[in-house]
Amino acid sequence: MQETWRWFGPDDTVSLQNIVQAGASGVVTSLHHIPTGEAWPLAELQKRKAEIEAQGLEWSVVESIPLHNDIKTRSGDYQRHIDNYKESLRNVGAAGVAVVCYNFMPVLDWTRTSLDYELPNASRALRFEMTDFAAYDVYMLERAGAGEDYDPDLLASARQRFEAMSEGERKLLEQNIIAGLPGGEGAYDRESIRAAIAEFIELGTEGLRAHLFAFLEAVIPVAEAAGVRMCIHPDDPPFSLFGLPRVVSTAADAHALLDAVPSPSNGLTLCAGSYGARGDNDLTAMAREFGPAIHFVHLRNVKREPDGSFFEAEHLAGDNDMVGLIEALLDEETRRRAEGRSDMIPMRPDHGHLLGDEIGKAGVNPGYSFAGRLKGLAELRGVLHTLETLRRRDQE
Ligand code: DNO
Repeated sequence: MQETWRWFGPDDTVSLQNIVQAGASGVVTSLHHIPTGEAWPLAELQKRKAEIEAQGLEWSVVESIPLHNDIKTRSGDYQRHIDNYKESLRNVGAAGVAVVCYNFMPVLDWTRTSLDYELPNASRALRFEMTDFAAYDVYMLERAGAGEDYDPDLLASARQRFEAMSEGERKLLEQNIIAGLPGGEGAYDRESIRAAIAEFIELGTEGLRAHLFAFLEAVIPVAEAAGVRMCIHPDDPPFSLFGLPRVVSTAADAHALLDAVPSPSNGLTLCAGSYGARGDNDLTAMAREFGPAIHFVHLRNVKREPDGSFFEAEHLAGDNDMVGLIEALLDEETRRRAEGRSDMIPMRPDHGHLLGDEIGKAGVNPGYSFAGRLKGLAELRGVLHTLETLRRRDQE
């Protein structure tokens, strides 16, 4: 498994040199300066790739080429956006980057209610808290019909929570939820998010799924010809928010999209933290079932709570069986080698706690601190090293 590291480009507080120090050999990045929906020029790709290679690193994965909302709603300028997406894929292939991660989440990319949830050791984690989310949805956004989406107990706690919050806390909660987290496409205000939500609710789950499949039918042949493996990132969190449809939250969803357009270029990002925020997603079973289609993996852990809330735990703590998952992924790589397949599965430590000097430091991307991910990667590397050593010994 190649150890990779997400980098947000030249403005990232973590430099390419830091990535080398962390011991990763692959970089996961995007052309963040190109507006969503525009085609990525080959020259820009080559320039970024040269910067990465100048540090002795490899550009392993594009995360992400974001999809314009028009593609998800199949309205407005969607045809032009799909044509641009194809152009970007051709250029990514021509630049020699083999894997492209993307997502099909409506309105918002990943969402949390707190970006500095204090853990007992005083480090900070990202957290999604159902009560806070409902408080925002029902009492601040005042989304039509929102009250019916929550059970009465939760609604009562949400009301209490809302009433106890100061103006500053309310503002911060709103900003955390709708202003967009790093790598996400959408930043909204209350008006614009209400309109976007209404449009997708109208579309419904099967409507959104049909749009995903139509997108795949259009772009997967182009990706295949360009030598690019696409891998869809799951919904984060993997359940409906704001009453919105969700189509990449479960193993059944993954099955359906792989079956819709079978191709070595139509694959998955197995994000352990996202799929793993649902107790009914068995990550190890998914790694075994979808093995050949897994083109990229995010290794991250969560601690789940009964009402759907969760916080991001240390990489080897939490509810996900990280060792079992890594074992299944190593088995898949062995299977690929036996089959003559040369593509292995790039992994990255996903998110990390905020600790040490980075607490309170300006400009650190939430979830993407240096020290927190360094710790996560080192722990994961320990698991990899152990499992690989034991396998080698078994063969001797
Ligand atoms: C969050 C990330 C997501 C992911 C996109 C992929 O940390 O995992 O923003 O990059 O959803 O398109």
